[in-house]
Amino acid sequence: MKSLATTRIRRAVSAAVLATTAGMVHASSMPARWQLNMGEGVTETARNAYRMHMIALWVCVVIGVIVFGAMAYAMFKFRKSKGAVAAQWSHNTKAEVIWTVIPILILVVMAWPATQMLVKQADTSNPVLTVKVTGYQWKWRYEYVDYEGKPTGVNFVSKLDAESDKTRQLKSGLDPHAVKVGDEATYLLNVDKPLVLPTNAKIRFVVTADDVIHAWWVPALGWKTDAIPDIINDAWTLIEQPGTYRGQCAELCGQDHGFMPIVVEAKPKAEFDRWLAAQQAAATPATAPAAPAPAAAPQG
Ligand SMILES: [Cu+2]
Repeated sequence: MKSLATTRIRRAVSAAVLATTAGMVHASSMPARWQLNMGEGVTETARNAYRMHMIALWVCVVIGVIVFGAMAYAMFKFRKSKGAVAAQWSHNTKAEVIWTVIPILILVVMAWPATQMLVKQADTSNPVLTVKVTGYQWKWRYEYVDYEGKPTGVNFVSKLDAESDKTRQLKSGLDPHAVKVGDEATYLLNVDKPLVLPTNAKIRFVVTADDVIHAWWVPALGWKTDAIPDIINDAWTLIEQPGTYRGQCAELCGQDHGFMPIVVEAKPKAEFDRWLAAQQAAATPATAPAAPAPAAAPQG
């Protein structure tokens, strides 16, 4: 009987562990329902941000426990009903030095690794691929400026997918609840043409906008960059795992701000190379027939 109970407990524990790890994997790329913490992401930058966030969180927890614990203890132990009498002094240099120096030390200890990570994050040198991202009301343009040192000529606009767009237009009608959403999981999150990127390659982004300020944000990559007209911001990423990573415009940019999602599809290098070649092949026939035009010489 005892062994049966043990087996049951063991099963329950392993099920719980499985559920948690599955949740963690899921949380790294897509937010889960009731997810409270930020995701760990799929890049070193994202993991660094996550680590710093956790360090700061635990420092806050320890400070919170000490400060509120001391307050609660003092309030309970030295209460008026027990005959406690307040001390009358108003300054204590030693106490003031201590409560100034300790926070400074904590801040320096936290700032040191954070600064190192920020410096790393700002280094956009030597990319394999450069992508120019331009925000418009309410879509994104992606230009594959150069790949492995060569210009690619690939350039397209990515906007909300037709199905989501149609559903949301219907929903803006008289009875929004009567309109059925096709796929709940991707409603308003899919785009017509995703940004396809290679994994395990340093990718530099140059981000700008053509009308108002937008912000390009894919949480799994670990950063968010403003897209500002007349200004170029740059950022970089190195995606470690193939997959689909979703994001949004993160700057209130007008009435359809909520309808300009981002979809990144990360593929292994060979697959990305094939995709890029196909895009280039699709783009060239349009320019080829234009070549013979100058043959028609002007007739005098
Ligand atoms: Cu926007």
